[in-house]
Amino acid sequence: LKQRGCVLWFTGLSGSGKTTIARHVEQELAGKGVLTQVLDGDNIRTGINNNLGFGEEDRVENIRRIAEVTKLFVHCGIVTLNCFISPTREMRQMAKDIVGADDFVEVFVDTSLYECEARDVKGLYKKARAGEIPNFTGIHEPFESPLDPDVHIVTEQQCVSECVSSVISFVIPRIF
Ligand code: GGZ
Ligand code: DAT
Repeated sequence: LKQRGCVLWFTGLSGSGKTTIARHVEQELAGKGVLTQVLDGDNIRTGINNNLGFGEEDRVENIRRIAEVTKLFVHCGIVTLNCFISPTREMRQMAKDIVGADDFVEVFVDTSLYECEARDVKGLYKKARAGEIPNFTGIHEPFESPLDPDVHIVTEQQCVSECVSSVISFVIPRIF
């Protein structure tokens, strides 16, 4: 492998655009011959973390295990794209400490609650408002915006391809 591994850690509300952007970034990297792995709820919360819920303690444990797994991928030289709300600064700092600051790229997918709720991609905000989902981030639980992210994406002002380009131009010099 000629590339160096790292993690692109996408943080933002449900429906902010983490998965959409990460999948496009992955396609671009794959086109340059870069080995990648996307980690998200679909392959983590159904498997290794299938005993965890959405209370504060379980979210911390979710992020801790994800960061440990990420470290293994990164040390193999793989560019790992992580799509998790990771709602608090403390959780993201823990992840950065576990992976190692040099290999950790924080990508803030900045989309207002108002916009995420209007998109309501999976109908979860509606359910949360109706009281059918407890502890929902943005409704009952806080999301703390990163203070100094490596990449700051404002999806209400930039189209998907612009968002993808800003991640790509940050990461390319770091991996080759
Ligand atoms: C937030 C929830 C909840 C609650 C289920 N709060 O749009 P999604 O579906 O795919 O993204 C959300 C995902 C969040 O899981 P994470 O592992 O990223 O969260 S954290 O980093 O905070 O541990 C949503 C779904 O799971 N979901 N219940 N109560 N999101
Ligand atoms: P998340 O993975 O953060 O839960 P998602 O990627 O599943 O979010 O959903 C984001 C939705 O927002 C999806 O329907 C595409 C739309 N969208 C609109 N503009 C966007 C942009 N600039 N970047 C990413 N997604 C955008």
